[in-house]
Amino acid sequence: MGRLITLDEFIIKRQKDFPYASGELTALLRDIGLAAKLINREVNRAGLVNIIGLADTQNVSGDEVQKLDLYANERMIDFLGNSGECCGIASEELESFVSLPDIESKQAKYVVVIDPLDGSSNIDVNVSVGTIFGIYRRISPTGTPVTLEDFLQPGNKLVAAGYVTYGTSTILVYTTGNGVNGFTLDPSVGEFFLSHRNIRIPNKAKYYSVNQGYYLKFDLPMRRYIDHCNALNLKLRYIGTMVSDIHRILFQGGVFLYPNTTDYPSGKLRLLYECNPMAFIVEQCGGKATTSTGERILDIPVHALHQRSSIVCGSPFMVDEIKSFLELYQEEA
Ligand code: AHM
Ligand code: MG
Repeated sequence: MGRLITLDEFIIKRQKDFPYASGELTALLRDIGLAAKLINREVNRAGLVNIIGLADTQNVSGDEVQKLDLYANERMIDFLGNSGECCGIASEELESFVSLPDIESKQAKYVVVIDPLDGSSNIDVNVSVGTIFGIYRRISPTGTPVTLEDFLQPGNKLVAAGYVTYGTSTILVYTTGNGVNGFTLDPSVGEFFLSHRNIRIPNKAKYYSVNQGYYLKFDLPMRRYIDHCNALNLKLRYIGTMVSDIHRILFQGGVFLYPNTTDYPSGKLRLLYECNPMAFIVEQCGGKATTSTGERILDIPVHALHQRSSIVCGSPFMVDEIKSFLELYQEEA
C-alpha cells in the first residue's frame, strides 16, 4: 500500500480542478475539515461531558435545539470566521445570515451554508449524526457586506458541497463538481485520509429509505411507490439522519425519500443547507435528486434561507422509476 494521502494534501493537489482555481476555496475547505475534527471530538465524548440534551430553545424552523447543535454551529462559525476566505454564513441554527468582516484585508468571495448537526434527535441515543455544508461564490461585490441574495442561489450555482458523518468512523465527503471523494478520520493522528476515491452510486439496489410511519400522510404516487418497494421485498433502512441514510446509498445504492406530507405540504427538509448540498453530491456520484413532484432539486429557485423542500434522491434507475409513478398516479391523486 502506498503512503496515505491526507485531506489537506488532496485538496491542494486538486486545486487546479476548481472552477475558479485559487487558494481561497482550498483554504476554506481545510478550515471546514478542522471544524469537523472539533465537532467530532465533542460528538465522541458526548456521554462524558455535559453536552447531550436539549438547549431549552427552538430554532427558526421550530425544532428543539440540542446543546451539540449549538456547539457545532459555534465551531463552524469560529473556523469560517477566522479563515478570511468566507464573507457570510447561513445556518439552520440562525434565523438570519451572519456577515463576516474582512480579515487581514482579504476580500472574501465565498458564502457558506451549513446544517451544523444533522439528525440531532439521534445524539442522545448514540446513533450517527452529520454536518452538511455548501459553498457559493458571492454575487455582491467583494469588500461590501454580504446580502441575502448572496445566499438565495439555486443549487446549480454551488461551487463545492460536502458532509461529515460521525458514525462507526468519521468520514468527510466533498465535491467541487469534479467527482466525489471520501476521507476517513484516523483519531490516533487526528487526520482525515483519502479512503473512498471517486465514489459512484449503483444504478439500482435493494434498499429504500423513508419514514414509513408517515405513509398515510404521503400523496398517492408515493404510497404506490412504497407499495411497489414492499411488493419487491426491498429492504427498508431509515436512520433518521439524512447524511447517514444518503451516505449508505452512495455506496450500496437505493433511494432516499422525504416527500411532502399533510403536515409539511412543501416537505420538511431545508432546501438551502440540507437538500441542495446533498443533491449536488448525489448527482456528482452519478445519481439523481428531485422533489417528490419530479423537479430537479438543484434547479429550484431559493426564496428564503429556511425554505423547505421534499426530496427523492439516489440510484438513477430508482429515481426515474418514481417519476413514472408520479406520471401514472398523479391524475388519481
Ligand atoms: P435536523 O437537521 O433538525 O436534525 O432534521 C433533519 C432530519 C434529517 O436528517 C432526517 O432525514 C429527518 O430530519 C428525520 O425526520 P423524521 O423524524 O420526520 O423522519
Ligand atoms: Mg438537518
